[in-house]
Amino acid sequence: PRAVRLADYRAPDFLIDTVHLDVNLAGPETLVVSRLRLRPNPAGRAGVPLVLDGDALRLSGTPLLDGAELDAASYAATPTAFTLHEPPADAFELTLTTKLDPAANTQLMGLYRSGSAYCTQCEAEGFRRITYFLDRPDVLSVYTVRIEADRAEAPVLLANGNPVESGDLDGNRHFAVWHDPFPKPCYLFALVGGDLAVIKDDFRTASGRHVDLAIYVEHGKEERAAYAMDALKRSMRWDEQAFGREYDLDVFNIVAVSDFNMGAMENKGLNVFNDKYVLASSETATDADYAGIESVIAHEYFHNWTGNRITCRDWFQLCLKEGLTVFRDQEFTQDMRSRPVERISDVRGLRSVQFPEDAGPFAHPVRPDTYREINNFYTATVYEKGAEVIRMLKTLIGVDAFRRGMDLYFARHDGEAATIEQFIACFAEASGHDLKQFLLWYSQAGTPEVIVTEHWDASSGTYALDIRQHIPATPGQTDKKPMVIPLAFGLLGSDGNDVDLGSDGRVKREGLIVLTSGEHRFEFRGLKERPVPSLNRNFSSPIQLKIDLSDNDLLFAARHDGDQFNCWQAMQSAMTRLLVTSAKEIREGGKPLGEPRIAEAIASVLNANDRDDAFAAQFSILPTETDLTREIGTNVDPDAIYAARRGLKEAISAQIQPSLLACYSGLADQGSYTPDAKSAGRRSLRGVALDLLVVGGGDEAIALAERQYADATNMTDRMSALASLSQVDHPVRERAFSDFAERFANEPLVLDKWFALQAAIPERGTLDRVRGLMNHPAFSMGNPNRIRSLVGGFASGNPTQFNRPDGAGYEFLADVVLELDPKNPQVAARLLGAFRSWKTLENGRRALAEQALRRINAVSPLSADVSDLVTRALA
Ligand code: HT7
Ligand code: ZN
Repeated sequence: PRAVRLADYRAPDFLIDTVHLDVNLAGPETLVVSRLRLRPNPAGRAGVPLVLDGDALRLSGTPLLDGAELDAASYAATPTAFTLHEPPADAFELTLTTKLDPAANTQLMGLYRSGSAYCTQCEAEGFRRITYFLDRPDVLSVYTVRIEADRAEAPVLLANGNPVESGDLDGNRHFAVWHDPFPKPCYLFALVGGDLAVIKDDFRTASGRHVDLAIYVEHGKEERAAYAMDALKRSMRWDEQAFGREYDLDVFNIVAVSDFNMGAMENKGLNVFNDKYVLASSETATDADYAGIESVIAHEYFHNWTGNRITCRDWFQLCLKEGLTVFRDQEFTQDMRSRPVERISDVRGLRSVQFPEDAGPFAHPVRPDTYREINNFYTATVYEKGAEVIRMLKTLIGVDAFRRGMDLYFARHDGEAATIEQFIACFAEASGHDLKQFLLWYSQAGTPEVIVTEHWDASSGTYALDIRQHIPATPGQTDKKPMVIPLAFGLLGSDGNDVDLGSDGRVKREGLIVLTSGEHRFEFRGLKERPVPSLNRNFSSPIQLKIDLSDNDLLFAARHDGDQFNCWQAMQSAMTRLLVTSAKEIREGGKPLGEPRIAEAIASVLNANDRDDAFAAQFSILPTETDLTREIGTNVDPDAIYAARRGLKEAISAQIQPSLLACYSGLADQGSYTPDAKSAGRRSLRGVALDLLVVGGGDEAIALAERQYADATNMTDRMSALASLSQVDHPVRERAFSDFAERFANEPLVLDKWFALQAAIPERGTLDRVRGLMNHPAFSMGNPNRIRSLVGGFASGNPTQFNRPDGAGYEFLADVVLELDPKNPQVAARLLGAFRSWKTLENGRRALAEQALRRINAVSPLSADVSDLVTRALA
């Protein structure tokens, strides 16, 4: 397909005020009758044909114009478009019927079957696979939907909005009518028909309106939806309290399906979820799964205002709803759990996916200005960096002005399809700030580097920071302008407290420096001693901070910084520096490096009387292999990185074994499981301690893990034991894997964990193991969750084996992508994310990765999704 450009945006030539859909669910003979009330758009072109979008559609019968059959010459219908050559100059009604075979829809876009249920996925461009339409987000319509189906096959019939009517029909069939009074774009359309179990609850909004809540799941799984329901009610309350946003329909329905391309979908009043983000019990779900459910439930619910009531004018504005909604779900999670720990975990996520994306061939701005396949822009940059941009905005203008800006946005644009400029204008008005330069965060790709040099003049007591910003070149963008970068900061005195900041007049607010040009100098006078700088506190900007602090400074900050995020950051920086040097020495034939002071710092956190378990766990986890890859930047050898990391873990384990053992035994399983943050923190620290002990390699530690695995009363403890064992080549590992497979043979979501853990084993035999597992009865190339666990787990979760020096990992991924592409291009394309940093590899691997990418590129036909990504990867 041709590239679509933001600069070419034109208002639609027609508007569709109302849509009446009559959907007859009948297997391969499913019929959709669509009655559209259209009118020319005063803001569009006059006298042009009406062209509706389609994708693989078959028209059935003759279309009607204002109730009368159209003659054949007046229209044209192909699988990809319906054209009415000379539409009326005033409002008119068009009726079109399409015939669908949902079971044959393996792309899982449009109307498809998941198990025995019928369901839909329309974002971004799936509605055009159901019926011909103006499939663009700036066409908003009021929908009424009538669904008819076999009563036994689909006793549950749901669509957006409120229920209007239902009843029985002849031939064991029945129907339901739904009406959604809120105008919406077609990407928010949804319907579900199936034999599903349900849990129900209700909610009273702040203004007293009553809402019926329901979560539909596979029969027998009802109890596992309880946590999702609880998270939903907490989300509804929080949005009222934190943003003043109330729910607006009489019902809110969620349906969990097992075949889903992404995490979930925010369809108005009828969210459809990947069941992974709904179903949880203590025996089948880990703490991380519970946290995932809480945040995805919240995210989709929050879209009701940021995405649905106010939607995007075009798909370039995707971050308008996604970045903002991620920001909102992150704030919710921070309020529900521990602020600093959640911030650390969000930043870890950003660094491990978005930073590499921003530094490689797939880099694009938070608001891209061109795309060939929109599905490929549901990225960490649009979502996670998009959320960071909102957070910076709040830091810059302050909490109160931020809230006023949000209120203005909701008041001014409710019911509209908006742009980033309109959104930012609300904050400029509410705060009085000029935000023109801030908009560069939406248009310039690449992670800004902020390079800091310190100067200390003891004689005058002056401490100065020279700060330079540099935004690296990214595909299609070489010359970048300086950005607005808010740096929260403090200066640590030798007693560990923040010193009084002295007298630089350009410190914007207490503890905030704002960079606006390429270079700045900040001077603080009247200090008694050189302070240790603590910059970018709480990760106030999504940047790479480069400052050459000594190990002493870093380890001091790790213990004393008043900002918990920066305590963690200082520790990460100290470990990163050591690991980068260690990897370099290993490549030159040396041995992995240890550093007693790093182990000591971990021990002191583990042994602290007032220990925060969740924080202690984060503090003790080494930087990931991806972090180190990014830090090294060029000529990367994944084996050396792995060896350096493993070597440091072994050294830590050996040095502080007694502390680890004491910590581990002090955190014994307390029996009854609750998923709250405090208990989860306890289990997470227990897992980290066990992992370090097991890496140490002694039989005793392996026995400890084996016991934890066998005695576990919840999935978190069982999985953390299995994960630790998976890293050691020991017979216990295989015994535990077989036991797990037997125990959970009938639990597909649990087996996903089993697939992913095996795929991540950092050993030469893993590729063959993965190939073998593709023939396991529980694996299916038709199910995205299975593919992501096994193939994604290997390609994105196993750096040494995916990047095998013989290129076999790359060739394997190419084979899977090519096999999957004709069936499910979206999921096939996502797997290619594993190549996001291929250009940074050392020459041998780099050549082999390129060869695999070229092999994919040579195949014809390729889907738009895969072809777009491979072309960009190779550019
Ligand atoms: N807004 C939703 C995006 C989504 C999606 C996009 C493309 C193909 C399938 C999809 N399923 C869901 C999810 C969200 O961000 O809330
Ligand atoms: Zn979203």
